Amino acid sequence: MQKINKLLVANRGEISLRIMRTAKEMGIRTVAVYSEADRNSPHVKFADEAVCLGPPPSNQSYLLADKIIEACKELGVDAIHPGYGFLSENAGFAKKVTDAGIIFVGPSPSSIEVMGSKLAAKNAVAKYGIPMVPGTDEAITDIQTAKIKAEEIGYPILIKASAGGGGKGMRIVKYEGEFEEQMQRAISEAQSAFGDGAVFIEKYITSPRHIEIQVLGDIHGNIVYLFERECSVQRRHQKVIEEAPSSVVSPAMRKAMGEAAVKVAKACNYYGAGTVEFIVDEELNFYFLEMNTRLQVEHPVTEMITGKDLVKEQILIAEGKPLSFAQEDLKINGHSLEVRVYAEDPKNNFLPDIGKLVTYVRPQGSGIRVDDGFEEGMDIPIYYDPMIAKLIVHDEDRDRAIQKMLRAIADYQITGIETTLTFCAFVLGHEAFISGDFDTKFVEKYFSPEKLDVKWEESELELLASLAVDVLEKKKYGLKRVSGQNGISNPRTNWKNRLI
Ligand code: MV4
Repeated sequence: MQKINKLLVANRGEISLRIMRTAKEMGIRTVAVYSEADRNSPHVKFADEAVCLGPPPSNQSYLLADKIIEACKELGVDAIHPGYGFLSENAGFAKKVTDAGIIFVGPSPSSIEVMGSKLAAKNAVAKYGIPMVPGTDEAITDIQTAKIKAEEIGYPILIKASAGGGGKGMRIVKYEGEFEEQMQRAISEAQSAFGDGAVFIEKYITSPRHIEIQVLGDIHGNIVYLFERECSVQRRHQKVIEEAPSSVVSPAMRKAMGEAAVKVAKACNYYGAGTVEFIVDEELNFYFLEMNTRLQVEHPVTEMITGKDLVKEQILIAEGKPLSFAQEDLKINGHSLEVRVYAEDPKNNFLPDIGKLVTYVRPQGSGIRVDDGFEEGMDIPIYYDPMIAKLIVHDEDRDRAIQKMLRAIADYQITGIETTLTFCAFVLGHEAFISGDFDTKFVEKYFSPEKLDVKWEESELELLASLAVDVLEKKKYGLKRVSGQNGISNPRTNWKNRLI
């Protein structure tokens, strides 16, 4: 048990701020790190102290493990929170931090290491009876043996890199004829991306939903689940919208997935906050894929429905305290949605659109949370992830949360750069999203840049928000919802419809 008095956040932007806010509430002093590109960032101003790590590229700044640890020693820091990305899932970093006598706010180096390898993770959980996609449990070394296995599993199959993440090194094989070629590609992609060419095969689930379970574990062996997040709406493995709870998960399924997630965490003696990722097929069978050993970008939706501050829990766990609540104490309250606001142009193939935030006015009101790391007048640096903000809403139920999100998007004023807000409004207004009948192919199936050709002037966004009311009413009265030919409900037509 060791009280944390001073915390260094080894990150930048919105997540650095978000972590420091909680630290401040807990009476913990904060230290920010920054690169030369982030000198004037809000996270630097917010912190009690700040340390410049070096030039903008992350390998000369935010990834400098030794320099960060040195800064901790100089400033008398007791603990490091790594945030997400950068050094957050680097077992070597976690070990160095601990070896230097500094608390790492996160799981043990060995948990990070096991879960960093998909094959090691599968083997670790094998004896716990966790549902897994049929496939091989070790790296493929011989093409002939692999082909026999693929025949047993049945095509289509998916080749995955053991060290992979975010879809890198994944290859679909539709029939035996293309097995060898795809295998060679996957191996060389994995080798160059991760320095590890180990690949394995799985049955390919064609249009899965992506549902993940938040877990928290303490160092005394208590582990609880904080329900699911639905993250199926994604574009090229980049999540677009996340929500909690998922509209397809029943109480029984939630319990089964939650208990499976706890077993996964137990299998690697997990402590801290973690996320167990599942894919769910059309029959609602769920399969364990991997575990993320960090605080995730989309953690706020879980906070909104559970009332728990996940960063506060991470810090208490890191101090050695036992969890202050049990599974039975956790309840789902209402519904939460998050949209990620990227500085990308959805009309131009989502090309990063960096520049100056000429106007930047956040939406406000009850049940609205904006986690961001920029202010009006600032330049968005080109060196890092183009996510500029997360817009999170909470309301009584899903329909109301959608309405609230559309209103919040309409009230969000950003000029100077293109953002993905219009794209998010397109998704939220789409009947497949509203009905809950969607999977990871949503964007592929329904989106093309022309769909944004309706003019997203302010007035129309307001109408779009009122359209959500429309959606509610039509559901209630069993009327069929009318959409424009482009899939976005045309605010004007719908407005008329509403009057009929
Ligand atoms: C799969 C799959 C279908 N079948 N595994 C993509 C990233 C990695 N975390 C796992 N991924 C997938 N694994 C089998 N056996 C489909 C995906 C997948 C996916 C998963 C979650 C969220 C979005 C996705 C988008 C495309 C593919």
